[in-house]
Amino acid sequence: MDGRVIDLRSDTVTRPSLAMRQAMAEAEVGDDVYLEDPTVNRLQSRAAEIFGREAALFVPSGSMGNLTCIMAQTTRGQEVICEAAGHIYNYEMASMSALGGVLPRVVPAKDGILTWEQIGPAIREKAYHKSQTALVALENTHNMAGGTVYPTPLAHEICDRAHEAGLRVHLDGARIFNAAVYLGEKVGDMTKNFDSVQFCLSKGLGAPVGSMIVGSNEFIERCRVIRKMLGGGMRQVGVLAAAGLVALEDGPKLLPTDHENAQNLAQGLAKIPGIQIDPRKVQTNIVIFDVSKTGLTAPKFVERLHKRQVLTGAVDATRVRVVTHRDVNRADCEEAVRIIGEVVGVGY
Ligand code: TLP
Repeated sequence: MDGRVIDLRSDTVTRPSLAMRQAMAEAEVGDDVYLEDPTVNRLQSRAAEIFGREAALFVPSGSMGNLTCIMAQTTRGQEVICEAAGHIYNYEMASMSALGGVLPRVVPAKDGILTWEQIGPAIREKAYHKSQTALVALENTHNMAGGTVYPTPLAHEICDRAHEAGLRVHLDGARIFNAAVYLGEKVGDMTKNFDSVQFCLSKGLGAPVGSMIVGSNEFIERCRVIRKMLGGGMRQVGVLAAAGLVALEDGPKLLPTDHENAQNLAQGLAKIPGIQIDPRKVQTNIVIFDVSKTGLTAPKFVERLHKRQVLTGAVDATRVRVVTHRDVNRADCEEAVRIIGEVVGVGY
């Protein structure tokens, strides 16, 4: 491919901004396995402060962050309740089972948003021949449900009820700042009752690499050991933390634009015959639409768009995902809709 590519595959594809590159070049560094990288330490303190927690830990990826939190809160042979279309169950290489020795117990939920009424019955009764439920894991925003957001009172209720039942609750908050923008709330208030939170610097916030775990001092110390065991102890990683700090401070301010662009894309797509999408359901920066009535399978649709320099992703045989981010603007989104219209043959 040559010429301008409109990359809507994910918000993971952003390139570091000039401010990030400058911060990376100038970063003060040290060996983080000795806790001596001042930039990592600053990033961790700042993340803890923003989330109102005692401590935070920089990890290489969201997947490692989730796995670390799961392993820190379970023992082998236990179960983790999670949503059926959730990331930890579908896109993390079965790591909780392969490496953590725990079993996911999946519960399907409308729009990916679990309620206590759905979670409660999935808890194992206390019987010596049954695996025991240890953890509930929620995802906010929910990626494969199209960036849907948990109402905060619901998240609080799930945490409270789970705690009453003796369970812990983890939040895969890869895109929690998108949820915060949608709700007009603060991430600290939204997540305060979770035992562990993982959020990504490298999604909508635009950093090239990295995620954070936040929690209590004691929890983060356990996570530090597990991170090392997983091979995630890093050395002069302040060069990456420096970009992460810029992402944490500046990234959230850019998210409202991503959400407006996603809404614009959804409305444009809804006008194309054969494409099924309800723009009213698009809350954040992820748009998932059905192409079955265009006569194309989702992989074929994606392939045709690829030839026209528009990159999208097939979710399954009939659904396609597009994600807005800092490196696509309104004109790119409008151009993408125009090209999609042509590709499905309506001469848009
Ligand atoms: N999601 C990626 C793909 O893996 C699907 C994407 O392009 O959206 N939790 C959630 C909710 C995520 O969406 C992702 C990445 C992760 C965790 C994992 O983060 P990384 O890729 O840093 O391991």
